[in-house]
Parts: sequence; structure tokens; C-alpha cells
Amino acid sequence: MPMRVYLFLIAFLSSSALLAQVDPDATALTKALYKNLLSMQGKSVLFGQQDALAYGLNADGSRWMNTDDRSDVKTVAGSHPAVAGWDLGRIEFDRPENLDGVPFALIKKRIIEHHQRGGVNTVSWHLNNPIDPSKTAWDKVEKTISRILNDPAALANYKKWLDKVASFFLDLKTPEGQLVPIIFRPFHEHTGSWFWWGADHCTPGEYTSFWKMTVQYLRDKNVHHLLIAYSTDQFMSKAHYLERYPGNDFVDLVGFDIYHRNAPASNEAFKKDLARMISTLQEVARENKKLSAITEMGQEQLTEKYWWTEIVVPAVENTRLSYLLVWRNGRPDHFYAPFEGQQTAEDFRAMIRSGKVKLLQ
Ligand code: BMA
Repeated sequence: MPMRVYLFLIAFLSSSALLAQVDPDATALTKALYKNLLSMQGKSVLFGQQDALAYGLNADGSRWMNTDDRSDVKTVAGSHPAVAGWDLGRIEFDRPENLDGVPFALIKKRIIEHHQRGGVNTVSWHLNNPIDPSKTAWDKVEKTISRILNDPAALANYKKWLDKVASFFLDLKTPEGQLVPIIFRPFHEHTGSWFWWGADHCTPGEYTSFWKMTVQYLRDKNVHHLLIAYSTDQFMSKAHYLERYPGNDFVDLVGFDIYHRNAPASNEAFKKDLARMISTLQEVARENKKLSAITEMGQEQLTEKYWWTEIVVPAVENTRLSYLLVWRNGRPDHFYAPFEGQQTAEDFRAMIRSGKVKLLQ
């Protein structure tokens, strides 16, 4: 083979391997986000928090909301989380606010601002039940997915909800008119059974069909600025992790959610579990050429004073994870990042100083 053809082939193969994005029509900014995350693998694990830019806690435990350029992480450590998480629950009903009381208009504004500052945005969706919309994501209803897939009226109704999600995404435009790329993380924690899309309520085949149909529907609605994240809850093995994997054409990023409960009794067990799950995740990511992340984690109320440097850093350093995202600072009894005066604030700063986990630069 002539040298030039050979070199061309190598360049072609490596760029197609690099750009293993699932949407062939992904926008330039979405491709750039994917490429940036790829190039940071093994160098930076970004820090993320759900609703970080929408609200948080004051030193006295009261709540702040809707303040420009504020996040508890910035108050504590000088800069915003690099990854901002958001949720679309209740968009199904054209409500002005999501399930946690955050106005959708504010979510849009903050997503665009965060993107303009160089941050990454990820969106989950705790949607109600499309068969019985009065039921929440947590109300267990058997066979919801099977019914959506098999009943044309139910499917049409679900697609109306997807239309609302599509218009939300298509509304995320910078002043220059560019769509803001989003890591979309639908039907998460499906190895558990607390959501209607969970393991006990559908077969693997139903779950993957439902996933593919959803992703394809959004693409067909001209939504081409999403990276799609597959995120389980706890899993026991690689086979378990992949049991409901919809396939390489429908996933850009693999992740899992894990919470540290019952500290300190569980500290050693948690560390072990976390290390095992990260190692499996890395294997899956490598074999399938996917990005990887801890899509949700946290220790509620941060009772472990050195949680960040003793538990988080040792687990994520020397990995190829793109980010870890802790859950929201919702209430004084339900928070996952330090706020002003919280006992882990200094340890959080130590984690950031270590350079192993990064905030917005
Ligand atoms: C849960 C809790 C709930 C919240 C839900 C969706 O973990 O934080 O209060 O409604 O996530 O954000």
C-alpha cells in the first residue's frame, strides 16, 4: 500500500474511533464537546453538581435561589462546578417549574450561561408515568414500557411528552444562535426497581427498545446536540452492567450512580464497591469506545469530614472518568456538596487543590 494511502487510512480510522458519536448528524459544538471530553480523559476528572447554579444553602441552613453567578461550590472553593446537572421532571405537563421547584426558564438561562463560561451541562428526567400521568417516576407500575410500546394511543401520548423535551432542547440557544450541547441521561438507575422503568418492571428487550425509540425520536425531531448517557445504579458484574445496554449506536457515555449510605460503618465496603464498579466501567468504556463518568454520587449531609480526600480522590484519580456529579443541595437534611461553614468545606478545597478533580477553569 502506498505510504500516503496508508497514512490517510490511519488518520481516518483514528478520527472515526475518536468521534465514535452516536448521532451522525451531531452539531459541530456537540462534536467539540465530545472531543474535548475525550482529550481530557486520564488528565482531568471534572466536578459536577445537580442544580448547583439554581439554588443552594446559606451558612444558617436557609435556602438561596435564583441568584446570578452563585453556587455553593463557588462560595466554598472559588469556582463553579465544571459540570452542571439539571432535571426535566414535570416538563410533561407544561408546568413552569420542574419537580424540585426550579423554573424551566431559569434552567434554560443557566444552561446557556454555563455553556458560555466553558461548562458542561447534563440533563436527567424524572418523568411521571405516561400510562397514568398522575403517578410519579417512583410509583411502581408494572409493564409501563411494554404498554407504551404495544399500545398506539399510549405511544402517541408518550411522544407528545418527547415533543416537549425536544422543544426544550431546541430552545437552548446562545445569543449567536448556536445550540448548547447537552449530555442527556434518560431512564437512569434502571438496575434498581424504584422507577417505573426499573429492572423489575420491564424486560431487557423492552428497556432497550424503549431507549432506542426515544433516542431516535429526538433525532428525528432535529435534536442533534445531545450526547447520550447510559447510567445504571449498583451492579454486580460486567454482564449485569450491560444487561440492558441499548448498543453502541445509542450511547455516547457510560456511567453509574452510587450513594454512600450508613457512614462511617460502611466506609470500607463503600470504597471497595466504588473501586470495583469504576474498574468495570472503565473496561466497558474502553471496549466500546465510550466516555465514562460517575453520573450521580454523594454522601447525604456529608457527615464524613474527609469524604473528599479519603474516599472520592483515591477512587477517581488515575482513571479515565470524565466527571463525577454529586446530587443537589436541596435542604439542610438533603445536601451533597459543602456550603459555607459546612464541616467538609476545607477537605473539599483540599481535593480541588490536589488537581485530581477540577472545577470550572
Ligand atoms: C432525589 C431527591 C428528590 C428529588 C429527586 C429528583 O434524589 O433529591 O428530592 O425530587 O431526586 O431531583
